[in-house]
Formats: sequence, structure tokens, C-alpha cells
Amino acid sequence: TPKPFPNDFLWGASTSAYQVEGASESHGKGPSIQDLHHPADLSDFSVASDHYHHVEEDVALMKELGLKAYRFSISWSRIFPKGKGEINPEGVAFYHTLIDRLVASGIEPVVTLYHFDLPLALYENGGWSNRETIDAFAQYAKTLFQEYGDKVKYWLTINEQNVMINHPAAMNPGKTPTNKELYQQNHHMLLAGAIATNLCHELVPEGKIGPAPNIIAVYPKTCKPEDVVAADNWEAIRNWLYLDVAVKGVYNPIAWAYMEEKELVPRMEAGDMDLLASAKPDFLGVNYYATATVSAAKNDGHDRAPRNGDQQTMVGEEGVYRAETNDLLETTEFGWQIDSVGLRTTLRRVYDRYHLPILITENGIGARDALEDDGTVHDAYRVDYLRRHFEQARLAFSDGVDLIGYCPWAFMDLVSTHQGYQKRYGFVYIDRQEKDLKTLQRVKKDSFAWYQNVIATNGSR
Ligand code: BGP
Repeated sequence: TPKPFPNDFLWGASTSAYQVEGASESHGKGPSIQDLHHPADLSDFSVASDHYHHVEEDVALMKELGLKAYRFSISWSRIFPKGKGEINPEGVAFYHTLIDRLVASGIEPVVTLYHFDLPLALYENGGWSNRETIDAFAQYAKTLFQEYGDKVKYWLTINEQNVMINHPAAMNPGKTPTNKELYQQNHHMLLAGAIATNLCHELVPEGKIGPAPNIIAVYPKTCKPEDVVAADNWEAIRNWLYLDVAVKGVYNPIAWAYMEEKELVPRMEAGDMDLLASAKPDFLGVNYYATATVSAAKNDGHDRAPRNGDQQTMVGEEGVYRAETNDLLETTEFGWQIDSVGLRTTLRRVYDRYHLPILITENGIGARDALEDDGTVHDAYRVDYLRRHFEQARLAFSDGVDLIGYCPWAFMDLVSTHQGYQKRYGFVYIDRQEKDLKTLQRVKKDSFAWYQNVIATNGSR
């Protein structure tokens, strides 16, 4: 029988600033790269879930749900409209209001410093290719630690840095960076994460900080030894590259060999590796949606799989590894594979490598939820998905993994990165369609009551 979770287990839920807040062009906020996305068939980010104007109501719902933790991100360009320099006091005040309400409601705030929304002014100045962005990030992080450090204990540096490198389209509006440039940006983001980690330890005495990459176990398609090597390679390139630098301060050797072969090794300055080695995270955030399956590359022009645009879909790289479908897994209506057991495998692998506490910072199912005539949303598929994943998380915990909490994606419906409001993740439904804002009313889905029970019984339901 699996062990019960500890009493202080952080049952939570996640969101990110640009996907829920709205008010993206008002209240002193400067534009971020995400505000450039206004594709005709998607909701834009100017209203999103209008969380900016519903903070009181939203936190009341979190309290009703029984959340022990709420993971959200701060919008960099709401604090520094131009990414650096002048501060927007209204933005600073907004997060004080949110954090104060969370704390007053007994909910632990878990703050991501940066979740995909690079300030546009920095992007126009070269973005992460320019080392000046590291300094801007340091200034921003320092400001947040000084401002909120007495109320916020848990911090995450950068959300899904590996997704930003491996699926760069949504992060580089109007540009198509080469892989060489992306790995240079990656190095700069790693330095930025290290600086933020050290600053947190200096400025927030009780502070705990870690990265939040998207980590998934990679399966070989068959037990053919070459397929196993390909799976190991891709795991090193997409997972361990990021965590090895963050935790051990070294570049992963397999990923490094790949970078050398492909001429992706970044330019470094004296002191860079010392800085990376000096930063020690206290825990690891893990975003998990599904495992990946690969086979040895055939280099026949078909190693890459066709993608439907979103960031979780397997890609493959010609001559490096071939993207495969795992025929043994079900998929969601958006084509994402569902692998709850893979969560256990992933957690075990991460813990085995790093021996650091793990917080699941994202996991969930995107669906075309519909508001029924009876005024509710019957999302039995979400309950089923989460129930199975929670069970596996508990098994991983029983295996010895130091799992400290679980924050499903998402607390409320929000703008999905590629499918806008067509794809929903929340426990709370937001009454709006793609273009049509409707009432923006909050409606508890069936999964809300179910999760409430899970939390109340500490995961035994
Ligand atoms: C992660 C991101 C989130 C969220 C989630 C679901 O990669 O950190 O921001 O969007 O995936 O993805 P999507 O919205 O594409 O369905």
C-alpha cells in the first residue's frame, strides 16, 4: 500500500501571469512578447481570464477549494514596463494585494519570476541573446525579493526554459533564431537563473528557490539497444542539460557532445562556470504532461514528426533521434498522450539524479469543456486524469521520492499557448469564448468539488 502524503503536503494549483491576468495594456504595464500574439482564431491576452480585476473573487475560490499553495507568475513588464529602469508602482501594488490575500487565506504563494513573457523592450534589444538581459533579470529578481520576500517563501526562477529552447516559435515573434543563437540564449538564461538563486538566498532568509523545467521520461520505442541510446540522448538534451547546470553547475556531458557536434556550444565569459556552480537550488519544480517515445534516427528525412503547433508535441531531430508515437497510450482530444505511470518514472529519475525535494508545478488535461444547460461543467475526464496521476505521485512518494507538493495546471481556465480559449485546463470555468468575452463569470466545474475532497482527505480520495 502506498504511503500517505505528509500533512504539510502542498496541494496547489498553477497559472501564469499573461495567461490569466488581462489588463495587459493598462494599469502601467508595458508590453511583453506575448502581447504580440493576436492570431485571428485565438483569444488575445488583453483580457485573458480578467484575473487582474477578479483577484478577490479568485482567491476566495482558491480558499473554498482548500488550496494549500497557489503557483502563479509575476509579469516582468508589469513591474518594469521596459524590462528595467523605471518601476510601475501599480504593478507592484497588484501583487501585494494578491499575495496578502493568499497569505490571509492560509495559501502559500509559489512565485515564478518569469513565465514566457519577456518584456518587449528587452526583446527588441536582442532579448536573451544580449547579455544585458541577464542584468535586467537580476534587477527584476532583486526587486521582487526585496518587495515580497517577507511574505513569499517559495520561488521558481524560469518556467520551462527547455521548452523555450526546443519550441522557440512562440518566444520569438517575427524572428527565426538559429539553434546556435538559441543555445547562446540558453546559456544566458542559465546564468540569470543562477544569479536569481543566489540573490534569493541573500535577500530572503526563509526563501526556497528552484527552476521549473518541463521534465518527462523518454522511452525507447523498442528494446533495440540503439533505440535505448537515442532515448538516453534525448533525455540528456531536453531534461538533464537544464537540471545538471541548475543543480550541479556543470553542462551534461551527453548534451555537451551534441552541442559540440552541432556547433551549438555557447560563447562564455570568464567566471560564467563559477557562477553556475555557486548557485544551489533548494527544490526542483517539475512540469509534467506526458512522456516522449523515440527511436534511433534514420536520417531519411522523416526523423521529425509533423507538429500541430503546440509546445508539448514531439518533434524529433534529423539524424539525432526519431519522434515516435507510443501506441500503448491514450491521447487527449488535443492529441497529447496520457501517461500517468510515466509521472512516477519521471519523478523517480529526477529524484535519483539530484536528491532534491520536488514540487510538481504543472500537470493537467486540456479539453473543450462546455458549460451545460444545468449551469455546470461535467469534466469527468479531468477527474479521471488527475486521479490517476495523483495515484502515481503517491507511489513515487512511497518509492522514496521527496515530493513536497502538487500544483495541477490550472486553477482556472486560461488562454492556452496555442489553442487560446478552445482548450481549457481549470477547476474553475471562465464564461468566455474565443473572441466573445461574455460574462467572465466564474463557474466551479465538477472537478472542483472532487479536488476539494482530495485536499480535505490529503489525497486519499
Ligand atoms: C506548459 C506551459 C503553460 C501551459 C501548459 C499547457 O508548457 O508552462 O504555460 O500553457 O504548458 O500548454 P498549452 O497551453 O499549450 O496547452
